[in-house]
Amino acid sequence: SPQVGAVGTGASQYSGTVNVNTTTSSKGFDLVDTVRGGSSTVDFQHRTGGKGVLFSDADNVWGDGTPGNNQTAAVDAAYGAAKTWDFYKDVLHRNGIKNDGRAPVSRVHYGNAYQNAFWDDQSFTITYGDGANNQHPLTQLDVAGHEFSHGVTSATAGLQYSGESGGLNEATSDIFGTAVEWNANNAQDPGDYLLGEKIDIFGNGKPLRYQDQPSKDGRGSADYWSAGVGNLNVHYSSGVANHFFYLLSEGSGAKDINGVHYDSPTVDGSTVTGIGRDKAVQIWYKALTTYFTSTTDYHGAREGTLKAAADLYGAGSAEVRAVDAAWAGVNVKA
Ligand code: ASN
Ligand code: ZN
Repeated sequence: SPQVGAVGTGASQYSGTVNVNTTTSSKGFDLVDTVRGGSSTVDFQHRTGGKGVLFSDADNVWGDGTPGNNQTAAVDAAYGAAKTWDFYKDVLHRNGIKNDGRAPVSRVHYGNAYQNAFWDDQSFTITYGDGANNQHPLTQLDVAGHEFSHGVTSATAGLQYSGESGGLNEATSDIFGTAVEWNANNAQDPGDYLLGEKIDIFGNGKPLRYQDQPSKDGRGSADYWSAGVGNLNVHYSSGVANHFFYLLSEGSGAKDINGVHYDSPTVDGSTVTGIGRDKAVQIWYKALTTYFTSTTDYHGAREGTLKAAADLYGAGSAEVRAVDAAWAGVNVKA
């Protein structure tokens, strides 16, 4: 019989009960989303090589919301791929990673207690470990958006993954990961300026990263640009651009949003007035896809985002002035 699209229901670990698009098969249903480029989700069965096994299910009811059920991580990953696809299509008018309609494969249960997730250009895949004790899979929505966005950066600016361009590459993934979470508007995983806050990856309740004041991670993320910031690990030099993005969206100073407290002091005590995350996202995307190159550094990112803001909102607009003020707030100046 012909394979046709169906809609299953899944109990995720981080996003509550969600719909998952599936395709009928000899086994009942396969976890393949024909509406979004054939996006599929495979079980890596705790291996670190091979291609994995496509998830299938007899009744189209998936997972139970706990990591003890093998399908639960697949539900989160499939939901993350779908919501990220929709964000790029609806908000940024981009048809997949390469803007060609092709979807990546999501791979879950990679390795044993593997505490990371990653994008791979060659195989066009997003891969998720199960975290400590195989209980904290890295499949939260913002992490899905982060990894997918590495593919987008690779297909556009191609920011080199070292030095300041590496920090910009990492921040781009955090910025769009956060934007995916806001755009999904899921009551169980409301929008915030934290990355991976529901995973408890370190076992101390802290998120992976904070955009309002990156140094809150206590791991060495930079809040402000300084000479030598490019010598940091790219996940820490990203702090400068993450902080820029928060300042541009929300402005400087303390503020509570959806019950989360944010700080965000500027380097010199200056005040930044935010322009809202929707405009900040559009400016970053326009800069990434129009002005950033493989070697763009923080100085170049300032210039690229100023041009992008002028293109979108006009030379001398309030948005252009906010971009300038937000970069000054993180010590990136003309
Ligand atoms: N989870 C990490 C990231 O996407 C993996 C890495 O270090 N490349 O940045
Ligand atoms: Zn990354």
